[in-house]
Amino acid sequence: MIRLHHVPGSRSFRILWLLEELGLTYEVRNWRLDDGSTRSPEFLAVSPMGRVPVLEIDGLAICESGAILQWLVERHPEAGLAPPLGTAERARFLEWVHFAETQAPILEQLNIQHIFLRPAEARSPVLMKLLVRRLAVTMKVMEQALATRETLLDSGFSAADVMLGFNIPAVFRFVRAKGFPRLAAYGAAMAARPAYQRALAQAGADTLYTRDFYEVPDA
Ligand SMILES: N[C@@H](CCC(=O)N[C@@H](CS)C(=O)NCC(=O)O)C(=O)O
Repeated sequence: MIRLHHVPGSRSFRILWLLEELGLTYEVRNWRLDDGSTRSPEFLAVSPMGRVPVLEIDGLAICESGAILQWLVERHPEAGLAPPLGTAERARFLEWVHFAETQAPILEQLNIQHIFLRPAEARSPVLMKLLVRRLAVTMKVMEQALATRETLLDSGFSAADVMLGFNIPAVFRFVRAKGFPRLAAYGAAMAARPAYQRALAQAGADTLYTRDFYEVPDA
């Protein structure tokens, strides 16, 4: 039995997408972040931090999208979604997997600033500008990496692309695509993958973003 605890539009999409890439059978338990249910004893029993994703598998409950992803690809080496252990390419793979969680918290902070913080006066345009600059740095690193290839690794599509491919639509909500043509093309190519599309079809609508682009307001 594999059960994914999922919130539409959240990092748990990475795992939904990966499960589809791996062709595994699973069930999805949907949660919401705005109704207090992820603070319920039932949810905290599988996710002590109250966060998604959580994957229940073979009597285990695993948290942290990167850890779940690494665990799944190690369990399914036949899928070829990660380079062999101990190789230089494996080091690059691990770098990208963890880099995704350098980039995602910047997006999270921007979401808080632009969408969640109330009243509006609590928002800080200075902090927003700093976060946009830090996000752009992470995007530049990816743009450079994609200069000579279409995936993050020389060896082709891997689960690292799942970690970061999830982030890409959101980065362009805060940083204009101009200047990042390869990253934009990469995001589109990842979203066009059949497994991504299958995951999207059952993920539930992402209701977080109501604008295409979030401009930093004047101070
Ligand atoms: N590093 C964790 C972050 C998990 C995380 O923060 N998930 C968000 C959704 S994208 C969440 O559950 N937030 C709920 C909360 O902060 O209460 C991962 O990659 O799984």
